[in-house]
Amino acid sequence: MKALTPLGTFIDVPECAESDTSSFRPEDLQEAVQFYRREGYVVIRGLLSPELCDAVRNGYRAEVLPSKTPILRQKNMRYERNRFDKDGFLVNPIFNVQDLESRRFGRFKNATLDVLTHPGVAALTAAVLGTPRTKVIQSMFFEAPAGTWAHQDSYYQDSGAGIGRCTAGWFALEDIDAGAGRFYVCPRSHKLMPLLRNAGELDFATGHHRYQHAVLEAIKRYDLPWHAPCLRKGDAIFWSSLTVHGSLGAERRGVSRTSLTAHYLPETDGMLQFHTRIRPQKLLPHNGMAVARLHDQDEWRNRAVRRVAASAPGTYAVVRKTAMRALFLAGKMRRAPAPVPVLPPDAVA
Ligand SMILES: O=C(O)CCC(=O)C(=O)O
Ligand SMILES: [Fe+2]
Repeated sequence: MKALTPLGTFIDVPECAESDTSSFRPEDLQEAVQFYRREGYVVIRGLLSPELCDAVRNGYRAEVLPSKTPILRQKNMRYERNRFDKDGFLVNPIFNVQDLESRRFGRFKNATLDVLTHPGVAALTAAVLGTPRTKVIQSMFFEAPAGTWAHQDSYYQDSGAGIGRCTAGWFALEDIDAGAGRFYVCPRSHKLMPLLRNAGELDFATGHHRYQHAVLEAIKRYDLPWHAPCLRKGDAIFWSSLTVHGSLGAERRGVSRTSLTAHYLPETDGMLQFHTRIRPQKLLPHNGMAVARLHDQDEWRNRAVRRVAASAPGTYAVVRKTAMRALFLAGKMRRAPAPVPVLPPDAVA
């Protein structure tokens, strides 16, 4: 089908896997890595079993769907209750599933962690980053189409040991309809365009809208291609923190895009946030892989923050914004801060 891009142009979105050729099986690791380094992304078919995908969805239905507990959300970093569209799909994606309170959301969280730390995922993320072991630094759960703006993940988070030493995965938990707001990448954008830095005019605190515009301008200027691959239940796509990507808007009613995404670093690298600071992260293992917990709701202190944030969302938003501005201001005032180098894509290994 044809789908509208954020530039107002139309692209072909393949309906089914058969019409989409460049994908790999989990056992074709070396070929997959070569493709990833060249194209900035790779699609892996049949990475997760249908049972594992169902375990996440069943956990969601049993624990999250009926819950009134405020949960941290990806779009605005606020603690909010669930919101649903006319079709009953969750419209406020969950941020950092690993931080959910085990007592309330244990099944959903465990199944999600089983996906994010799956041995096939561990092998693929380690291979593309050229490192023995990786860790999860962030995750999200989506159901309704999100229409996420085009971006490079590096702007939000990357590795403190070198920009580009970060990879991400999008895991399809159902067959994703061509009209359900497909995830897209701009192939080879990790090489075709420069990194847009989270600084100056484009900084997150005061220039996020300018950044969103600047990415679209770069897509036009460098004439970047678009690719919104078909992903069936259990398939995954991985991409570099330098690869431009986002998701399309809904083109059909009544279809969802139930999925998880996660971001990975080499296990020993620090997380670089907003190209500005190394953010210390508490790590807890799952299936032998380290998983960062930034707002762990199993800790009473973080539950207290959640209660305050959810009861006074306006005040919380102002405090967050002020803290963010102070962070960037402090960065500007520091004398000659040494920027983390951008690694050429082939030097990531
Ligand atoms: O699927 C989406 O809408 C966006 C996901 C994304 O950008 C990410 O996980 O980095
Ligand atoms: Fe992203």
